[in-house]
Amino acid sequence: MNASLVKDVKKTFIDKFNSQPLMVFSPGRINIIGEHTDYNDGFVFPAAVDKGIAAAIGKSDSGHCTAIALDLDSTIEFELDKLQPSKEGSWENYVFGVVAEIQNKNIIVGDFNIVFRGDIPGGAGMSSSAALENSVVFGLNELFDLGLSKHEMILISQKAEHNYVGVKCGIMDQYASMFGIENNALHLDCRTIESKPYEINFKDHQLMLINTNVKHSLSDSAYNDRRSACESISELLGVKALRDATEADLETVMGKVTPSNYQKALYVIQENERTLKAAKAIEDGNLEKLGKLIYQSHDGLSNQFKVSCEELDFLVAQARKNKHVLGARMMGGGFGGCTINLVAKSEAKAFAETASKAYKKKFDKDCSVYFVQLSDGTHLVE
Ligand code: GAF
Repeated sequence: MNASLVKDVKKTFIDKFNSQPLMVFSPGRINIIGEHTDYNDGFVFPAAVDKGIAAAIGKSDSGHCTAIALDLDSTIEFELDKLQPSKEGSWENYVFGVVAEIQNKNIIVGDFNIVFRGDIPGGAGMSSSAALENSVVFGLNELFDLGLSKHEMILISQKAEHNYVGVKCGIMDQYASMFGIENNALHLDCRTIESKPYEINFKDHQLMLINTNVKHSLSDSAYNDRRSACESISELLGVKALRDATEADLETVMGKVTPSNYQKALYVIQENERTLKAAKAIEDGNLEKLGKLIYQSHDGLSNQFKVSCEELDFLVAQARKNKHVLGARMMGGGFGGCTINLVAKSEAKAFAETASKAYKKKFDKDCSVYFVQLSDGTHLVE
């Protein structure tokens, strides 16, 4: 966690509202494997990281609420009994959505002020949105003693995203951001919403993220389209979710779905299996096997599920050319953001330099490299 970020947010709050706030840090996440499986009731393998959102929150006696997004230099004032979604793409929808979903549970929230800033690059696929939602719900829960459990809080954050932001996301991001454990990744069953922590020994390897610094438009609508395609195939198969289907089941409906949707469902079934195999590989300390599964995950996301893009494919191809990278794939919803790479520690810097140079040459723009620490979930800070 970036201590100066927290200090900066706290100071702004005190200067502006002349009172001491509660301070919350809510992390972003990475995901080792298990992409687009969460809304199919499947398995994922995320971890909270040391980058996220710092939020200062306190009660307001001004008769309204104020929210300040420092990164965007944007301030809004609003009243709790008049909440409506703002225009698509507005940051305030994350705040409004969380408050509205708390109210929908017949829980009364008082007027509040909130100031926040993050150090997760926007569009990186590291879930700054879940971090923000969780910081708001966690802060309000503490401030007004709402008695919400962490599970209730993440479901509120998820609903905010569905109903106010308009992305029909699964539960992975909110879960990882809320329940993260230092040095651990979480093998999460998205049906039961229970996870097993894995303290992964990467030995002489490490995880490295490379941000394409692109986020292609239509990513939200493409995401929702993928989700409905999966749901319609589950319905056709007569199962609750694709998690309940096998490849043999899928073959029975081959003529009844488009070839492209067939491939998407096949991807989900196979990715779910890969995620289970990845847990086994980690238990066995078999990083080579884990790396292979990570590469296969990318191939499925790119060729079958069709959520990659030229920039992500290029960076994964760079990784494949380097024998010190055991595995690489696009991470998160897709259409831009980061690749996650499992690379030998001694070669990470050299690989980052080669890949960055090649990326610049090919696309005439820079990519960015991050090393992250696996960290604790949303919590109060000083
Ligand atoms: C986004 C969503 F928010 C997650 O729920 C998940 O579906 C992910 O894309 C893809 O695995 O981050």
